[in-house]
Amino acid sequence: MAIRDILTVPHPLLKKVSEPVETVDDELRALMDDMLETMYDAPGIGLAAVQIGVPKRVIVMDISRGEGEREPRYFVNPEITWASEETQPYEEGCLSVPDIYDEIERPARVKLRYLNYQGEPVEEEAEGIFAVCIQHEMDHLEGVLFIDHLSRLKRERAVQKVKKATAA
Ligand code: K1U
Ligand code: ZN
Repeated sequence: MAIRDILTVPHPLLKKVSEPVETVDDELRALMDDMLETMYDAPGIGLAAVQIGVPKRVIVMDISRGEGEREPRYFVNPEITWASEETQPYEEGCLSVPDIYDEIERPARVKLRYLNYQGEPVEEEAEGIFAVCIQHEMDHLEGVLFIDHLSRLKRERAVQKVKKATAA
């Protein structure tokens, strides 16, 4: 397992639509292991493969937030099959937009299907922080960042702030 570098805005790969995975094999599991280690190291509660420069439709997550046992989760080729009319606001952050936080309104509950770490199909419903995080990560697979849900002024200010902070 290895900790990989996390891309930050305005890296062009973060705007790319990620490609579906053909097969869940040992090579993909090694990628997911690296993603999880990178996410725990950051630290974060979710990570999309494109954030470490691999534009594949893969997400890892652990929303237990250090409380007790780790609960890693893996989502390959995830799809949202239903979203509630009801929405909920949440103060989001993003490892690719470090130190920027803002309130984003998203559907409160979603149903999703995906392949797990073993490549088995799973269908489940998400609510609370799970619903927030899976929608945030699935936006990454479409080349969308949480700041893209904000006004142009707020987005441009956020990108400038990250550029300044990450300049060598
Ligand atoms: O960049 C990412 O996609 C990860 C991001 C996920 C996320 C956070 C909040 C709302 C929606 C999606 C993060 O993990 S940012 C860091 C963070 O939220 C956190 C870090 C340590 C402990 C608790 C939370
Ligand atoms: Zn993010």
